Amino acid sequence: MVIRKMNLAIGILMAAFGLALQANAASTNVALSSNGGVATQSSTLGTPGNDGFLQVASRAIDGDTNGNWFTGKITHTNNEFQPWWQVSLGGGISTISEIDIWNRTDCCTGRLNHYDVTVFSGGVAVWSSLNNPTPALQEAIFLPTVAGDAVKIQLEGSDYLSLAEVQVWTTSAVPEPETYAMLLAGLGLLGVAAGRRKQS
Ligand SMILES: [Ca+2]
Repeated sequence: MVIRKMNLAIGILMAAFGLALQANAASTNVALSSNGGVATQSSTLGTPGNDGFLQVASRAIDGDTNGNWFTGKITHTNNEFQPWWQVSLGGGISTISEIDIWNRTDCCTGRLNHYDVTVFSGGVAVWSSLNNPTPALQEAIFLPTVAGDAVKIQLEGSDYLSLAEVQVWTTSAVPEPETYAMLLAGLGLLGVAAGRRKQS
């Protein structure tokens, strides 16, 4: 009886753990430069040729979320009407589940305000989150199942646009083999426990 209860408990735990793993299976930041992402922006503040000052678009996909301007890890456009930043995702069309936007932190956080986030597929806008508020540090935007190959962030008004980092997370629809194994083993133990209960 004690063994049956243990089997049942372990089965439930393993099945639940398997499902939890499946929900997070193979999440990849496809915006990341090292994963093939390529960033552009409407303009770049700084002096060309002086990389220490030139605040290029690729700084938002360099893998560093530090928002301090002095670390040289954030982007910066000129002060202009509806400045934008965009990334073409590595690997082409991806199923996007979450976009994380990291703001500048040493000053001027309010510049990132009233901004639109748009997902494109083949140059056509397929999903948007409009007029977002200022993130204190990071804003996590969760999407329904959206297939796209580019993400654009644009202010609705006039200002500088600075971004510390933009992460575009995709979740594979195919669970990893070990996730399946955990789920099946858990369900198997549940079956054994149920069978024994019927016999007794
Ligand atoms: Ca960065």
